[in-house]
Amino acid sequence: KSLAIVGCPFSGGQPRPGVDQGPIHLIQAGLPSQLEELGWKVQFDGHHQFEDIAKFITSDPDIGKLKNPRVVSKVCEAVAKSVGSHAKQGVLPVTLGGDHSLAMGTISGTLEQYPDACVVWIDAHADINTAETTDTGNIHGMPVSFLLGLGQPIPEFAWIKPQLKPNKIVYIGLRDVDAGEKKILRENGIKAFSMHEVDKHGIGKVVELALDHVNPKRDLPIHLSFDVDALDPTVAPSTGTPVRGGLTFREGHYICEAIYETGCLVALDIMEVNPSLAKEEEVRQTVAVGCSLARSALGETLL
Ligand code: DIR
Ligand code: MN
Ligand code: MN
Ligand code: MN
Repeated sequence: KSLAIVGCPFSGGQPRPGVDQGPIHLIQAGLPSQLEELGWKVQFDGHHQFEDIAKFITSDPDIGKLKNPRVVSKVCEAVAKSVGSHAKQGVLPVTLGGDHSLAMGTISGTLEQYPDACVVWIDAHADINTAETTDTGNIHGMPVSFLLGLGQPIPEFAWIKPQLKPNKIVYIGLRDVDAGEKKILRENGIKAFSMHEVDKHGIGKVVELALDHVNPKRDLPIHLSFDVDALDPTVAPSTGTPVRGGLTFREGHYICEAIYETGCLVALDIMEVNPSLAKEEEVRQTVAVGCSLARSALGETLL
């Protein structure tokens, strides 16, 4: 079994500097050797050099409300190629963000190789605003809508094939969803387990119900996209948009362990670790939890 770490030092999908340093910290914390210890052959050939892309885009004015649209689009297109080519070679891509706009790239790459894949999206946010509904214009709040092909088409993002179907994505951990996003979720019948459902049923049941929805026979490839802000800010404090009332340490890891146990995982994203937003010890804690989520999703067990 072989995996490739796709380091994505990118912050253009949101305004807070520092999230581009997330992947560097995760690597420096020893993630590659930790995954090797789990029995994986680990490829890591350095972080992506997105500066080369940004250099060619000398000016990137807003498109409607969207901020940095051309840079975000080009970076995600490059990530899609990288993830897609690893997947094609039977190597499991582990993408380290960077902000969550990158998931336009990672999931596009996964679907290129596995058209029947389902997506499990762990987040405090639904990241499903369209160019019409977004309040902030931050594209990290929008990747799911691009993947689904919602909203008015934007020529700069035309490379994205809207191949994801609304019944192929499920959310866990939501608690900060914009009014326009709630409407989109409802109108498209998209299944979401908010923190309310986690409280009500417990995480074991929620993961089972979530997988029953997107992967009833547990035979489809799974792309797990994990935004660390799904975790409670006491667990992952150093992230751009923390929201109280989140997943506990164990709930977050349980999700990863349960998905590993299906044997269906084909791609993993660890997103939104921002090492510049908290005190040293909280940064260390957040980076460590990013590493341990990845280990749990890739086979680490407690016994
Ligand atoms: C908000 C926040 N819904 C937005 N989204 C965040 O900007 O669209 N996503 N923080 O991760
Ligand atoms: Mn590579
Ligand atoms: Mn997110
Ligand atoms: Mn989030």
